[in-house]
Amino acid sequence: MDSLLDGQRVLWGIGTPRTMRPHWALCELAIPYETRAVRTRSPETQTSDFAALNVRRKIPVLQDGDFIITESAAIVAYLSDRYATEGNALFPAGIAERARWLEWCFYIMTELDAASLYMVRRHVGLKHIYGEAPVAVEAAKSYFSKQLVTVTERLTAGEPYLMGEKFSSADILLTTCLTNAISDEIQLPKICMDYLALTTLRPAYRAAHATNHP
Ligand SMILES: N[C@@H](CCC(=O)N[C@@H](CS)C(=O)NCC(=O)O)C(=O)O
Repeated sequence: MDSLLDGQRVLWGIGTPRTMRPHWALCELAIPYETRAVRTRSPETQTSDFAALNVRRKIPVLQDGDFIITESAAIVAYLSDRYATEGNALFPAGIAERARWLEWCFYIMTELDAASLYMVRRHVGLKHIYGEAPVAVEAAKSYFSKQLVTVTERLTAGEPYLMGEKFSSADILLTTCLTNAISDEIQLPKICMDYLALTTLRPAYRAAHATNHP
């Protein structure tokens, strides 16, 4: 593994929906960075160098100078807070708008990502570790679809993004959950497919995707 480089912006991790999020945010914000193409559960994540970055040995990890941060949703929020210029911020100003954005982020990360998609991941892709659990997998998939009603209701309001006219990091989180759901063969409502057609057309999505899935 490459040694840690002081004073540089380095994103560790490729190949998963969760690593896609910070790559996408960096591209939206036009921030230069280096990628360390470390994959999940690879030998690189088991080194002491990597444990110094994230003791949980998970990707993604952002190293920004001497500041190190994990958790994909926190990384994208940090990047916007630190580097957004007028017009490209990934979350809104204003207390109520900020609270609404946080509400979306927590809902997506808990109900859709952790409680549904990661459950499927554990008992399908990682069944050699967590065991086969077809009932839990089906229940997690139907829980995902049930929870998604919040999104379909919001998108039928006629605005393109979760926060309205303005794209935000909540759209990065949602888009990556929806593409993950498609890979898991979860049927999505048409309005979510239309939303995906819009968000995945963004040049920053395309650029990040090329880095995340080389
Ligand atoms: N909640 C974390 C999840 C990070 C995570 O679970 N990453 C996976 C790859 S998608 C990983 O590195 N897993 C390795 C492991 O569980 O040991 C985030 O959103 O960043």
